[in-house]
Amino acid sequence: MTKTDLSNCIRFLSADAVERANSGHPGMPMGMADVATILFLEFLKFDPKNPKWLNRDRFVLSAGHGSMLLYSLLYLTGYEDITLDDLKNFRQLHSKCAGHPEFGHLAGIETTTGPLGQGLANAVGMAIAEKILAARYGKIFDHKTYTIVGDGCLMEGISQEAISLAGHLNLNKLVVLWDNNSISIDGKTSLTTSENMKRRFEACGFRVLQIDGHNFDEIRTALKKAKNSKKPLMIDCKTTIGFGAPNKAGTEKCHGSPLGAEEIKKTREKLGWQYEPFAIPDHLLAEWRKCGINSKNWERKFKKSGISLATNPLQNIDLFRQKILDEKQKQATRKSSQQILEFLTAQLPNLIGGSADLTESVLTKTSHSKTISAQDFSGSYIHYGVREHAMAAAMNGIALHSNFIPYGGTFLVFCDYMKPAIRLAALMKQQVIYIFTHDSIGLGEDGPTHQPVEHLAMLRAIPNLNVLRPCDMEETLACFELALAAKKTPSAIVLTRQNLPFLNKDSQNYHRGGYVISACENPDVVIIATGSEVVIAMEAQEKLKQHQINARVVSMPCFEIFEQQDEIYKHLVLGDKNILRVGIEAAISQGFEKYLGCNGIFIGMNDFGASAKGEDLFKHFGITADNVVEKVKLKIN
Ligand SMILES: Cc1ncc(C[n+]2csc(CCOP(=O)(O)OP(=O)(O)O)c2C)c(N)n1
Ligand SMILES: [Mg+2]
Repeated sequence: MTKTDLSNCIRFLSADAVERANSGHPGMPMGMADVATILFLEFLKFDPKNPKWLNRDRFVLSAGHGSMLLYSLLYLTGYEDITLDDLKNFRQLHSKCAGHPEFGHLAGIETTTGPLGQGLANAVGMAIAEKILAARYGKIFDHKTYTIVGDGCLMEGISQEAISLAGHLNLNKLVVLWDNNSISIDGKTSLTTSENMKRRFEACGFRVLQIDGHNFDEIRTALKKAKNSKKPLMIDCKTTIGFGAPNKAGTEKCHGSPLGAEEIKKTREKLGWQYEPFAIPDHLLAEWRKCGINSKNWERKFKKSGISLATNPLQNIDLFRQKILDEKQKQATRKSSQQILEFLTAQLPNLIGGSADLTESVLTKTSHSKTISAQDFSGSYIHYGVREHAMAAAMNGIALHSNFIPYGGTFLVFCDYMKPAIRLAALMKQQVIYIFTHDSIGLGEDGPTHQPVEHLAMLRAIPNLNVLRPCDMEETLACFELALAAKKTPSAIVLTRQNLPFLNKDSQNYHRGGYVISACENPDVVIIATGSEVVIAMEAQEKLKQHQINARVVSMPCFEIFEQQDEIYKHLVLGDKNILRVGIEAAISQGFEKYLGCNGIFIGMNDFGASAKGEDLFKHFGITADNVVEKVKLKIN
């Protein structure tokens, strides 16, 4: 038995599963099979019997289209929740072996990958999390994070943000394995890129080794060097895509479609593989099943150490709320958020904060959150730099790693730069908290480049993301409580730059996502608003009274949570359908219309903002109580 026999197990499971599904990507698993075999058999620290072992090495397949590589490995190494039948059902409805690896489908899938480059940045987050645990609790936490990236991952912009951050933080336990096959979908990578990858990684602070990805000795020697590496390591593995396929290897033809019966037959001949599809001979399976290590010793040691990552419930939150109610502060909700974070970070060491170079504007740092640096990971605050996309993806990695809850801030308008990673947080059901300040034209003079208009709609369109937009400090606290309670849902907390008054409330049902903030018997109009526009709704209510029009005001800090309420409650809040409804939000109407019906009125934005004082802009765009009154009068009279 040779090492090639073992790596051929991966090659044929992958090629045959793609063939059977008549869809998928055989080339990448066939090309990286040799590297993966040495990594899993000789280096990766994992225990298939205890897949959630905290101190396991993390393995992230950033080139997620090569999913069959991962599924083959999980089966071969003996993870209990994957069977041959699962491999046979690759890409079928309800299969654990989805087209791309999906977190939660199988133990051993550390993160959902497929959108290229994300996995690499997730791995950076995991490596950061490992460093933080080691700094807090000592050597009991000591593991590596390996990630396989393709040419595509390294072309994506996020990869530059990620490796730059990894180098800066000197994540020396991160090992990036580059599947350097010089092929992507359109053909040879010489069509599209000419960069010197070695120098690129070195410039970011990596050590780079260059090997033949089909030479077992070279693979082994390189992985050994990772052991005590003082820098993050990139291993440039020169490989042949579709290795073994006589006509298609080395070409884009085997990237993303089945090899075909004829070519598979010839590949069997060429590699001397005489076994039927999905038949792994006992002696090879037995060798594979030897790999991994028993985690029991570590678990025993961990238990004895008395270390617990669990956090205590928040203390004194009611006192804190009472203080807010007593003080009735007029202030920007970003400022309220800062005070709340000050309160929370004092008690919750698992909160890992950060910002993409806007700390002083988004107010995410507190007196309890010490900055993390390459020299010192004992803190809990990451200056991510101007790298929003890698920030969001690294936050996913931090959340996936153990029990950390990452929160990170930037201006709402720049959530565009984070969206692919936000989407994956939602898809993976991760508890990640985004602090998005400067949430409307209210931010003023920075102008339309900085004024979000369509962003609330974009975020609300993402399934399983809670978008929370509080109207004052009391609601801001409620939004944080909701975010902390949402264990399987990321939360975007959307906050103002400008001051907002404290509002007296007729009910305190903000935890239900929407509630009657200012009641009225038999309303003629129900005005629904969020965030900074709730006060405008209240002013309009007063003014309408002078015209004998009764208005109820609903504050709707979170559509998604309101939607989860029962019909009776929703009806109590929104009233009968035939009552005129008015929506006020300094953003486009998309998504808001569902509360307004065909006949409703929307007061908001339908174009980009402008550079001027915030108050002037609200007047200019007609987001005022007077405009509400005028529009309502036109409808009602
Ligand atoms: C962000 C993103 N853009 C595009 C794709 C579609 N896509 C999947 S694989 C791939 C080519 C990747 O090339 P490489 O990483 O070299 O993979 P290989 O062909 O070597 O397997 C592309 C464009 C994707 N999955 N993610
Ligand atoms: Mg490639």
